[in-house]
Amino acid sequence: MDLNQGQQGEIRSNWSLAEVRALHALPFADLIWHAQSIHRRHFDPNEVQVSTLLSIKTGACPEDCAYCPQSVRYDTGLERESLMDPGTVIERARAAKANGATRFCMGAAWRSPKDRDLDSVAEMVSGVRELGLETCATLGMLTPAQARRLKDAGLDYYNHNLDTSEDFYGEIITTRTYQDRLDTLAAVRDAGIHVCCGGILGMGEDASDRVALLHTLATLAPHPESVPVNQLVQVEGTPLAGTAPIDPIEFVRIIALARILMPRAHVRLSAGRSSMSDEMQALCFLAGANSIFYGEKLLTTGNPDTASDHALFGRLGIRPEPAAASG
Ligand code: SAM
Ligand code: DTB
Ligand code: SF4
Repeated sequence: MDLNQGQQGEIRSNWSLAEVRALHALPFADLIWHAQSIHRRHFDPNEVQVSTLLSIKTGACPEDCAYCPQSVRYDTGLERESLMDPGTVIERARAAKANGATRFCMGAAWRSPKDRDLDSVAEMVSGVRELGLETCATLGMLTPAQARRLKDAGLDYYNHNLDTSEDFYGEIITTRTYQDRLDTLAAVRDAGIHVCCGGILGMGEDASDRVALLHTLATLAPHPESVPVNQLVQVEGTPLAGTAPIDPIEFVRIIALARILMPRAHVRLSAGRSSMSDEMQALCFLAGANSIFYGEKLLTTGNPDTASDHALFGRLGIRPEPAAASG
């Protein structure tokens, strides 16, 4: 493979599966060098975007996603909570901003929101935006009209993951299709909201599934603005508890692949950081990850505490990315 190809800064959505496979198979040093050179063309390599998550409606979800502690079908001991009141959410966003977050992501355990729920979510979105934070939501499937409504309320990003390859998908979720997910992504894109879309590694998929997921993401035109790469957080009671963990070097390879294929996207080192060493996270940043979830909780599971993230940033000389430049 000619590593100088694609070094001209061009953004492509016509990647072939064979090209993605060949990149994935590169010797590790070549892959990281390639990813790091592309990263430096588009981003300050010492800046990382910082988002904070809040679960605004927790548990009792009708879907059967095999990884998820919030599905009503699995007994994970999670306490369900109804939709939070907008004032409380806005206060939590204010605290996240004071702690240094520039984006606030509100997640709800829904298959899709009811129109009446969107009244409250719209109030949250506009209130959070007034604080000067970027807004993100992940609420399940959306119709085009719901997406437009969220855009009008001031929503900057919508997170909706493909999770895995189309082939492996049926092993993980049966209550909605891959095409349903692509349709929601199209509705979000058409409404003019930035797309945040990625997946989960370590669910028992094989390398060809990971390559296929990256190929699907990188052939979306335009690419998602944010690409979260989650490592499965294994939760007792979910069908995926006890799955063999992914090889950390393979995880870093997928981060590098995301960076090379989607040069302008923010690649987020998402769930799973609590079980990663500082050295592993440093490798991910070197491979082109430039966003994290920051704050002691993801949605329902733990995340590194803010003091250890400050220490990590300090050790690596990383600065949080200012809000205006985020994408
Ligand atoms: N219910 C909505 C949906 O699924 O579209 C939004 C919230 S859902 C929790 C958001 C994403 O979190 C999922 O698509 C999945 O990628 C990720 N996620 C959920 N549980 C996870 C786990 N145990 N480990 C890693 N990622 C997880
Ligand atoms: C994403 O890709 N990862 C975040 C966010 N989008 C919503 C969620 C991770 C959830 C991990 C399990 C939990 O805390 O419930
Ligand atoms: Fe529900 Fe979302 Fe969890 Fe799936 S990932 S069970 S849709 S909360």
